[in-house]
Amino acid sequence: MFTNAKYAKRQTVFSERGNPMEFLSALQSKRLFFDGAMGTMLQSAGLPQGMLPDLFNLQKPEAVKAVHRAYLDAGCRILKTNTFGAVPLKLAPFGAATGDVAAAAVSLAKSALREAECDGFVALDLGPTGKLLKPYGDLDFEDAVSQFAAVVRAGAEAGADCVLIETMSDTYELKAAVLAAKENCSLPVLATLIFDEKGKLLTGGDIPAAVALLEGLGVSALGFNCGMGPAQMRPLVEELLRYTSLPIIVNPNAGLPRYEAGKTVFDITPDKFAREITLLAPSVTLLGGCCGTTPGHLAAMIAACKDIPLPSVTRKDTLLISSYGGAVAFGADPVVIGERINPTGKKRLQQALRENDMDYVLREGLDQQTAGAQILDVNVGVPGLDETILLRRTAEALQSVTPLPLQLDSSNPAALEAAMRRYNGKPLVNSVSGKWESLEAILPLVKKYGGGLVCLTLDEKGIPETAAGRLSVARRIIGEAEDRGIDRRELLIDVLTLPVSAGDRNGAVTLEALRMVREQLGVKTVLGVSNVSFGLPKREQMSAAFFTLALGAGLSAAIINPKSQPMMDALAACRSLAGLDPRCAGYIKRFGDSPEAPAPSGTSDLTLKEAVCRGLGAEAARLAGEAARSGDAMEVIQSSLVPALDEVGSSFEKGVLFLPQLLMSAEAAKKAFDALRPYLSSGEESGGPKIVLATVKGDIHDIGKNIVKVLLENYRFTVIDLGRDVAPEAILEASLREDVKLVGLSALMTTTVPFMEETVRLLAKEKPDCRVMVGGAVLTRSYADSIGAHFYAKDAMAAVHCARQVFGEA
Ligand code: B1M
Repeated sequence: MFTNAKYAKRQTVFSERGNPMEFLSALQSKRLFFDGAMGTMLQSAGLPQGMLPDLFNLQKPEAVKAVHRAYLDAGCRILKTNTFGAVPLKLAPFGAATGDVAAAAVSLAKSALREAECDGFVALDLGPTGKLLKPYGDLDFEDAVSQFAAVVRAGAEAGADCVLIETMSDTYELKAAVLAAKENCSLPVLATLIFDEKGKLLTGGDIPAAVALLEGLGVSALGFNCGMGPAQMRPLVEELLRYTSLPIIVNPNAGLPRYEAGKTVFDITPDKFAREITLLAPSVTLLGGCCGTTPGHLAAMIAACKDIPLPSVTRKDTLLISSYGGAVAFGADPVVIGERINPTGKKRLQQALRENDMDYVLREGLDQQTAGAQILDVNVGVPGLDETILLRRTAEALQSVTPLPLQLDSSNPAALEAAMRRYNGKPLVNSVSGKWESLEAILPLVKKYGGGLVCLTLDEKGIPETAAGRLSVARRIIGEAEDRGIDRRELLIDVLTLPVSAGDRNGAVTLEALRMVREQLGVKTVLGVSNVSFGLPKREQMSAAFFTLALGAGLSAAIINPKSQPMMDALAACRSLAGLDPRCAGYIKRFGDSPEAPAPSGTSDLTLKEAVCRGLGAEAARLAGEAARSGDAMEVIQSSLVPALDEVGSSFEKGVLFLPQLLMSAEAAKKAFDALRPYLSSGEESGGPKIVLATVKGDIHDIGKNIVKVLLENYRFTVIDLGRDVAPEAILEASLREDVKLVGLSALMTTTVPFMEETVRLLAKEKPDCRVMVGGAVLTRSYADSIGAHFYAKDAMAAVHCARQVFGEA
């Protein structure tokens, strides 16, 4: 319902059915052209700056339809609805309802098609919510799903033919959007992402990770939009072609955006756009435009590309498993899956899980990562604990400190579903068996959420004794999976390792079954290797020998302890011997200087700096407390916390480390700081002169400001802390209200110091008796002078000196 009379000019909504089947068949048989930009076109039609374009569906429907008509006249045949920002979160402040806006948008696109008498399609457009999802931001995953679901329900009901999720820079939000589409309509789903020129997403993901996620979730086509022009997208398309088995979409901008006099400018002319796009067209099925493109660009592109033959879309055989930070490909090179996060026989881990000591689990994960694991198995099955909650929570915690993909390991389908749903990426799922009950429970989960699947060759009758028997169970699982639309490349057959101590032929049968599965079924394989040595002395020796034989039989992946030196030594040697290690580089790196493998540095003796860099909050707090007890807390900040954050900041800048890790380090630094706080405080009442303190507008960095606050309070100043992201007007208001003589401003980014300048200017005008001191890593004394600040403080202690000077205490 409309809650604001301004938008009450309701449209007549034509509720027709969409044509998903026709759309899918067109996707297979012809080149399809999307339209171009909507927002910039509406601006030319009078959309005021700062107004959400989606509101025009209700306010100025003719303007929206005119844009659609212009693109149809240019030859485009897929119209993106004007719903990029139609999620309730964005519309609510304007008093408009998603249902009305989305239904009107679809109706406008459909009526444009009807009026132009065109055979075209309407793509329900979903853009990002504009919020970061938890744990990195404050939007819960399920809330994100609900946001998108509201648009999908209304758009599908109004007759859209497909859903286009676009301009996504976070795989987690993308997953929420795809799930919302799959759960609320039966339309084909297409997705395009916004990568930087290095092929990275804002949250660190790369192209293989995006392919893994999207193909796992069952989208119909995928590709790129926005951010750059066609020429810059070429290398991205080449990379995408290596991994995807789906038709590719490319909707570039009219070149790289430039900022000029506060406006975004696009330089590429229609002819140049068309020329650049012809170089991509042979590999791309769906072409169109994004920001800065006009009907002129699209007309030129269509004229240039319409006769270029359609690419043939080829199925890739590689199994890809991913997390937010990247993907692991199962091919010729064996993959190491770390087995240590499994409480079976591990009392300390059981205790940690019972006591919710997540840091212990995270350290186990990080140690395995350091030792060479490429995927981490996560099994939290402890009697008496709710696995449905614990598996999800542990997976989420691990994903916040390591970019390694996870293998979700449980025999409880409800626990698997809860974790698979919230997992950021495409997990490996451990496991399904040949038992009917297991097939019925697990295969639908993999079909819905995506996932590589470990398939145990056992059934209602138990584990077949012979290799032929295990082959037959494997064949049955593959058949059932394929019948449910799961490609066999997604399956890893586990022919099961039984202890050789329990049966002389146990090792031999497993190796024989391994060979048969590979040769006769052509699928990939996995083994939990160490079980072979159970009950024997010198277990690692036996396990490593078996591992070598299994690798020789073509094993694709092994669930092992990566901290076991004999196992990892065997792997290094086998890779070289199998021709997987060019010039034996890996082998030499491992053994180069000494006959002994170097012990990988784990998390057992971390320094405070390392704990912060690795995002281990509890450990950082413990170490900070320890350091403060035996030294100077301020010194701990300067010598450990600041350098740690500098290090992660610089790795972030170099693209070695990404936002999720930056956030975890910031959280760890905060916990360490909280532990130091009691040692920084003098314990005396404040009651001294008042100082207003704030991080400026647009800036959410507040660690430094908080340190300044504690130190000022320590010197008995009364600090009125306005928090972070504070507008100049709010700072002025507080300064007038409290009649302070000193305001402290912090800013950490080049993009936010202009707001510092604005605040200084406002205070100088409206409260000229107030002094302003500024600080923050991005500032210099000369910059502080240039914006008219009275004082520059390079660190927290300098801030105290300034304050004492202002109040005549120095
Ligand atoms: Co961000 N971040 N960050 N970040 N982050 C920087 C600042 C950055 C330099 C990293 C990099 O690329 N190398 C970069 C800015 C680049 C630029 O200038 N353009 C950056 C970026 C780009 C971003 C995002 C845009 C990333 C993204 O989303 N793509 C985003 C911005 C969001 C926003 O603000 N709108 C973002 C987000 C974050 C986190 C949320 C993950 C987290 C902040 C958590 C928090 O503060 N609650 C974070 C962190 C931790 C950093 C780094 C790594 C560390 C900052 C820090 O806390 N330092 C930082 C890189 C770096 O600075 N090395 C970086 C430790 C702190 C004690 O030092 O604040 O300088 P500092 O304070 C010192 C002194 O400067 C002084 O005293 C303090 C103690 O000695 N001081 C004052 C500070 N304020 C003072 C005020 C005074 C006096 C002295 O008087 C009033």
